[in-house]
Amino acid sequence: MKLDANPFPFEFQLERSALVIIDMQRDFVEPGGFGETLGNDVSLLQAIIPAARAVLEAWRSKGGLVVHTREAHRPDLADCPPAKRNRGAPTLRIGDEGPMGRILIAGEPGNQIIDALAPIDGEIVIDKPGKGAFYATHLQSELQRRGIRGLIFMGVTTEVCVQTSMREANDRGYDGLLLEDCTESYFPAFKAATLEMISAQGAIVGWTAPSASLLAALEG
Ligand code: C5J
Repeated sequence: MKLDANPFPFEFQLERSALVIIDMQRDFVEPGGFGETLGNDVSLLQAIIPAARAVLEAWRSKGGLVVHTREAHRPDLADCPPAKRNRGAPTLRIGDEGPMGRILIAGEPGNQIIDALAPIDGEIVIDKPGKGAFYATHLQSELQRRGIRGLIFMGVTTEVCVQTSMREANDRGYDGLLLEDCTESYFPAFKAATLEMISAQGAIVGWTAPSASLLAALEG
């Protein structure tokens, strides 16, 4: 399959590709979570949910592999270095008790993927302690085992966990495409800059495209 993308068409085989949905968890998207404790307006991120859901449903209908990630730490915080926990001046730190349970801790209500994009049986769910989906996770072995070569990314936030994951994927030899209207940042200027820098220099990190391009390719 081939879809219209920046900076040039993106080619992929459905059976050798995965839809990777980064951190669409309540901690970032709903009030009372990590995103809000850092002082952000989480409503910005909610705007992508309809487009992301349409892609997820289309991808599932074709039998494509889906990977969900969550930024999640162990309850004892052994995988959360002080360099991460003590950074900045949030109202609540990672591990503190918030309105949706402990902030960014695996298993807590706030750490669950939002209902609209919730995983179903057979989909891969990766809990990651860092920003990148490959760092300290089993994602690489899951993808290698299935012969996956292409990764289509959605999720939040564009310039933090999405971009880091795309760069990690690029270094591991995957072709990565980011769906422009299915990713969002708390900072619109950072999203715009990230989309530009991904596809610059002849797709130095990867490709970007509107979700309509992917939907058209899947229908065609
Ligand atoms: C952040 C993420 N922004 N999922 N995490 O800390 O992008």
